[in-house]
Amino acid sequence: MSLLIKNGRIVTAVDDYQADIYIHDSTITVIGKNLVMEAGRVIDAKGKLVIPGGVDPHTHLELPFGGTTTSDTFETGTRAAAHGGTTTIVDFAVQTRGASTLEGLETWHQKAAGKTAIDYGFHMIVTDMPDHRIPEMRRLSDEGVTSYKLFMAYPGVMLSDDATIFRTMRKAGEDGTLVCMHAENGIVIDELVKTALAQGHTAPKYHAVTRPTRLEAEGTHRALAIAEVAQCPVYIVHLSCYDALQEVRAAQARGVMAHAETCPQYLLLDVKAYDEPGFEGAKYVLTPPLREKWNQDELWRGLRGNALHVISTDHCPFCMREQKEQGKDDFSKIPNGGPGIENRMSLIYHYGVRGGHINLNRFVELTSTGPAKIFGLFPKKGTIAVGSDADLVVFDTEHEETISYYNPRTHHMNIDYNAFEGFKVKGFTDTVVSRGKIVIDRMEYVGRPGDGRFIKRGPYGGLYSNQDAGAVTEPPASVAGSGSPPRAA
Ligand code: DUC
Ligand code: ZN
Ligand code: ZN
Repeated sequence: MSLLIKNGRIVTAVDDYQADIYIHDSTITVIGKNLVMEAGRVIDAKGKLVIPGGVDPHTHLELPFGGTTTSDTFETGTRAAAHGGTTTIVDFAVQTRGASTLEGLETWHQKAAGKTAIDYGFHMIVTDMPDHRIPEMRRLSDEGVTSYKLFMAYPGVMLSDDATIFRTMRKAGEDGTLVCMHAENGIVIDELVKTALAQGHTAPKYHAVTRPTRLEAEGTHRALAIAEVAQCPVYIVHLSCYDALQEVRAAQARGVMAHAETCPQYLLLDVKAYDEPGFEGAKYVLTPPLREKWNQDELWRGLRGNALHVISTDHCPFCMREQKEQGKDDFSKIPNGGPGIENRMSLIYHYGVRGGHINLNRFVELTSTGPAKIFGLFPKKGTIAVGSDADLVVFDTEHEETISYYNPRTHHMNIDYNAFEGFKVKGFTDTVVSRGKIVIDRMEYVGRPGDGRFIKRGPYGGLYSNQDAGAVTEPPASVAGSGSPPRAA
């Protein structure tokens, strides 16, 4: 199988040039000017960008959560992702509390195998990690699961106490793996929820009222402090606000191996959405909640200044009918999550690049290269280079659409609303190549369930090095977190 992409403008996190790309089977084998080569198919990308396929490291397909299950399957969700220009997802397998993490992984393999349109990996959601289970962590990383997610929210369901967090982080740091953290103080949040309900406040907007930014900042601070002492790289998921961002900046400044992501919903939607009439605000009951609008400029600033390293979607879709409706009379029963897997690349290109917040290279870095590096997928994924997987998007910067549940070109997700309804975008995925196979051909899906493969990820590969142990001959002079000496005047 061979494919030649001609005349495109190739943009990676660091490059921007005109050339042709030759693909043999699943791999990029030649990049050059005016290539003359026999190929099974030639794509003319004249006037269009050719960018690395998007890497979305935060999705939830077929996730049992909040008394129901996310509405996209591995088949429907990855197909929608492909339409939007994403060629790799990292989804979350879940450990049942008290059971083996390896059993959880097996369950998720069964859900996904043979179903996906694009490649996928798994993180492991850890719900408990007693000492006797610690050896499972090395086995998970041997299986290509090199990151974990822990929750500081949802007491009694997902919440891990600080001892569990510390134990997991210490081992992850030793193994060269990464801990992702849902950083919100769920114990205090539950008190606020009880009080709101006792006062008769049942509407969706109380989801936001009961999850103040300070409690996200507190969780972020605590996660970063524990990671600092455990000497473990940490990744704050779905960071939504300035208060939490400041904690990330402070930790990075003192040398903590800290990464953070934000998502399109926090950059483009705000707390006013909860005022939509009737029960419509339930569409935006996602966690953390939407914030006051002024936070958006701060998040863009964080993305520009490299305090934030990734834009993921946290795609966690629940239909309004029968799913969100569970919470009609009690906001705390609305399943937490919203859709977005399909629309990320267009939204961030239009509102980020066209909007003047980030440049084109940074767009690629935030949506593909950055997550590929952090999550051990680079350089197979996340760039355009000889030897990399042929995961490519031909992106038409002139194509305009209005994102809508009713627009068959912008909505393939299995959910009965679109969180970005009515958003106009100029910049749209035209053609998608996934490991050398065309899966979206001029906006038409031409792939099959099972085109995608499970990707065994390598160790943490982000900005920081705590794993080049071979190069270190002396033990560290001080214990991490023992304080910084004052700066010389
Ligand atoms: N956290 C997530 O990452 N996704 C959905 C809900 C949540 O709390
Ligand atoms: Zn979360
Ligand atoms: Zn999530």
